Amino acid sequence: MANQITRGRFITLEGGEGAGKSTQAARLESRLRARGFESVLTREPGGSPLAEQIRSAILSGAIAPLGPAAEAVMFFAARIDHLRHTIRPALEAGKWVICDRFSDSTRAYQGALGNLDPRFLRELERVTVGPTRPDLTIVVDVPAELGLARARARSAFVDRFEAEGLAFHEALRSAFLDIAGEEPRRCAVVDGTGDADAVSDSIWGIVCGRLIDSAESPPEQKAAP
Ligand code: T5A
Repeated sequence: MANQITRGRFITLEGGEGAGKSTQAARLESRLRARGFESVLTREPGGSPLAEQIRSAILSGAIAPLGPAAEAVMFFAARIDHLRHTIRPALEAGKWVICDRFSDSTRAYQGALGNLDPRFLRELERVTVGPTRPDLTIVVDVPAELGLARARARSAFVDRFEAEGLAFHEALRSAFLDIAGEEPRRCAVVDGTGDADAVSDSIWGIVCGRLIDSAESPPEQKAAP
């Protein structure tokens, strides 16, 4: 009888600008590998060749004049390609996928802050993401001022969203906390204000508690009964 591959797990990191998502996504992936789990580190917008092209168009600000509905459609177009070429193949091969931002970013940025009808986004999510929803979402939470200061200290380049004012970024923080409050089984909020090691330890504790301890052993090829 053919071997059966256990589906990998899908973990997303969300939060405002400069919260430390990319730093923590990379650390989480290293810890998973050290534990013997095959994993893939990816990001949104982007994560596949066509999605990276769409990323450049969105972050340049070229789509902004068309409004948040058009931006949301563009993010979902990129997501379709990312899911098709990167996320689903990895999960089906039994790998763990660590994704720096996913659909919750569209809900927060374009939905909550762009005042889009949630039914519009839910429908886009249903037809594009379908059943490939995250098993766990870590919301890295920092005050907007701290996140922006970190992002600006790292680079003088300011993208379309970083250019928004402090009130926008404070509302964004609330939007992510609201999402986590609405879906506590999927989401966990982590205080991102500590140093990177401390934040990494908090995230690892959650991943172990919610996913690894219950997985018992790394996903691997198992003989079907
Ligand atoms: N977007 C995205 C939408 O509007 N809708 C969507 O559907 C999606 C998917 C993406 C933009 O697109 C928007 C959101 C974004 O505006 P991006 O460049 O990918 O653009 O932006 P971010 O995801 O916000 O990435 P950032 O790099 O700005 O933030 P991170 O990843 O949260 O932060 P990170 O890890 O790069 O760290 C920033 C700096 O802080 C330091 C790092 O070394 C780095 O210098 N740092 C810390 N310093 C002290 N203590 C810690 N604990 C630290 N952690 C990191």
